[in-house]
Amino acid sequence: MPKKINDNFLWGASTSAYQFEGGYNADRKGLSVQDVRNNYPEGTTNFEVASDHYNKWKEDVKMMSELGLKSYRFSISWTRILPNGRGDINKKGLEFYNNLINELIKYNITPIVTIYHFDLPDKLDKDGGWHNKNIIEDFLNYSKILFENFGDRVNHWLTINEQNIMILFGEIVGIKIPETENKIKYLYQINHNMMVAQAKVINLCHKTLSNSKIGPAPNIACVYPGTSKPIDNLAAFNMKVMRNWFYLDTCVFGRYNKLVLNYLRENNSMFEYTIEEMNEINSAKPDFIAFNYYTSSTAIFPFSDKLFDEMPSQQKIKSVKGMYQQVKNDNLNKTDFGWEIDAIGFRNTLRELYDRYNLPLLITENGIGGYDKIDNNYQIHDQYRIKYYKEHIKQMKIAILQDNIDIIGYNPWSAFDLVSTHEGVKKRYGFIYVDREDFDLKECKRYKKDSFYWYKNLIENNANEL
Ligand code: BGP
Repeated sequence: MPKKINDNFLWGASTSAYQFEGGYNADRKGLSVQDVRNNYPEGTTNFEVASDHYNKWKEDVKMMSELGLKSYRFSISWTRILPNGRGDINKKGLEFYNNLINELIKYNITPIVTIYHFDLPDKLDKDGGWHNKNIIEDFLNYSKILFENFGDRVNHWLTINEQNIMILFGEIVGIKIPETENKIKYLYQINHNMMVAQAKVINLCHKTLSNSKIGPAPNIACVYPGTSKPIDNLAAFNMKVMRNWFYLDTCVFGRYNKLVLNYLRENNSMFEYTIEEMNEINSAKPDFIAFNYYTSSTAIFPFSDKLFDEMPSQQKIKSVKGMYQQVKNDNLNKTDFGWEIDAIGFRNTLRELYDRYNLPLLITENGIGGYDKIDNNYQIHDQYRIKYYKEHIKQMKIAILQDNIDIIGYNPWSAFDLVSTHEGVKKRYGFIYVDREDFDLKECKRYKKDSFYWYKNLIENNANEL
């Protein structure tokens, strides 16, 4: 049993390209589905400038090193590398990420690279997006370019960020479904195509990069039954499978979970697949499971849509007719944006994941979005964020030291303030404040929050004081 957290533990932080970089059309970058989106909730900005990291990357890496980060998890923008999604490679795009990776390595910060984080090239989207099987080869080619250009320095790769959220709650992250289509079948076809694409990329990584490790990065959360009624326990189980295990069983065990296949068949929504594709899925084995955790879920057997309608935005992972309905958990406090806070749920999730898959775990997101205010002395007192991290890291530490779970690293969301998927800049997550508002860009200057100093200290003493 370990007595302390391993010295190689990757204490890090996370961002994603479209939410952080800006420069949405700089140096020949092509447009992604996030750049052409026009359905921003009122009062919320777009992603054109974001946190201006495209221009400030050097000072940003310096600040990361001041924070003491051992790792930095970021995504690569597909259209910065391939403006049309396929074909012509943009040298400037390669240069940007080469510079960023070199700078990280200069400061001994391990790069953890997400290949795809919600920003599909618009050109490919217009061609059917993830629903069109051609995208499997496009994703493979794009990944090949990343492996060839960065694989000598990047040893940690993540395939697709939150594939399950794209299937379960895709509208807010850019998934569009034509009205004429059978919605369930359409979404599960997208899922299958992503699974095949992911398998090919995992296999390519193992074949071409001997020092690299690669894994998926879904959003995973434990699910409680809303009451002790047996039928609600059944609903919680349904949700667990549909939300979590369906995605990871396919990736780790190489087969689709039967409960979901039954559900699809009963609803005349089975997706199209071939034996070759299933063999490909079966042959690809991830080295670790990366996952994002913000909050747990609670489910009851469905009886009305009313409760579902009352849920706050992203917690509203759709209730599924005949399977489960998500409800509020009155035992938990909520963030300013209505997300339930559940640190023990984090440990529960780690235990369930490790028990089921027996693979090393890498936390790629965890954090709290809130309204931060900068005072006249340029200070930001985000004590609520420190409290959130303290509670969650404490539970992770128990999971490592007591439950003996193999965890490689912890990369909270986010290193810097950035643009939320659908709630703008006002919903801040960073250790570092970015001075801009939704509709006033100012100069995007960076300021260290109280949580910055707290996290720095925690990294320095390897969480010994918690
Ligand atoms: C995850 C995404 C991130 C991030 C985070 C916070 O789902 O991977 O991109 O944004 O959640 O969510 P939000 O921005 O909606 O508050």
